Amino acid sequence: MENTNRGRIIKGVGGLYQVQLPDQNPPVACRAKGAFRHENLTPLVGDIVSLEFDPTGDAMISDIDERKNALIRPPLSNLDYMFVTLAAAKPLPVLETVDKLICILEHHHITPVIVVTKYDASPEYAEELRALYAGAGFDAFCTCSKDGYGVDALREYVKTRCEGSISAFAGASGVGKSTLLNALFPALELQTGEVSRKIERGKHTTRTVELFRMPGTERGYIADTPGFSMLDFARFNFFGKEDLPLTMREFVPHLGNCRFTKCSHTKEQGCAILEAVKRGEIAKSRHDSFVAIYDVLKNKHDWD
Ligand SMILES: Nc1nc2c(ncn2[C@@H]2O[C@H](COP(=O)(O)OP(=O)(O)OP(=O)(O)O)[C@@H](O)[C@H]2O)c(=O)[nH]1
Ligand SMILES: [Mg+2]
Ligand SMILES: [Zn+2]
Repeated sequence: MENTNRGRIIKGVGGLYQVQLPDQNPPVACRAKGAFRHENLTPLVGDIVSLEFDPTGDAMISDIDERKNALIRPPLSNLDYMFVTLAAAKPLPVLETVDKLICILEHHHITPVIVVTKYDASPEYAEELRALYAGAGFDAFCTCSKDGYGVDALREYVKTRCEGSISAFAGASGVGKSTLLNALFPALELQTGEVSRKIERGKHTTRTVELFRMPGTERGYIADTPGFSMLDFARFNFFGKEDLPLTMREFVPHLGNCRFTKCSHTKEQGCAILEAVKRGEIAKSRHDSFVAIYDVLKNKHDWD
């Protein structure tokens, strides 16, 4: 396979993909070989693929490289960092959804970074949320895309940490992901929308996942993604309930210290996690999310 025919899918809409080959602008528009459907394989944005050109010059995706990881929502593969975006106001965060996304990311070895937007609307609550996640062991930022608060610090972080990697912003619709990406990298010129109009029409402004070359860096991509609602997580990338504690990073140092070896860390006597919650070392909201997610996983069957 000649290397020149290998590139990365940066966009995919309705079975039509845009593949960025190295040293070649613009991306190549192509479809995927029908054979993938038989293998139940759908090309994802983020995939490294091989292209076959027919004599007329039309390209077709003929092969997909093995993925480092893949998410159902947002549909992305080979991710390194996910900026988990929540707003300090309108729409107020549902922490269980935020934590669910974080657990999925940890399970797939994608580094979550927490971003609390709309600092201007509620500085105290924004700081409280940032401290909650910083305390749990995450890199966490507050930003305001209106007056630029925290934007330079986040841009510096993205440029230094995420250089050469694939990063994406994810979070509920209307938290301001696209607005923040525009503030970070004005060249992106992403479309943004009013929260009130979104709620009225149940409409999301960003409709597709697209990877953009990280402006000002040699390598690396950054993605905007469509906002999700609670419902979208009814079907998420499942893993077993026994793996769940490992996806709550501040639980990990306490694991193995419970009275019962088979402790579920939800209500048992002598549970080291519950004791850490009582001592204030683990945030109650994080444990509440753990219990809620545990219940979902417990009631799921392997064949689901
Ligand atoms: N007060 C305030 N409003 C903001 C801020 N950032 C974004 N907004 C507003 O929030 C609304 C939604 O912004 P978007 O960037 O479209 O939100 P999104 O997360 O991309 O939404 P989807 O694409 O639907 O997922 C817009 O009206 C923005 O002006 C902020 O820092 N402060
Ligand atoms: Mg958007
Ligand atoms: Zn326990």
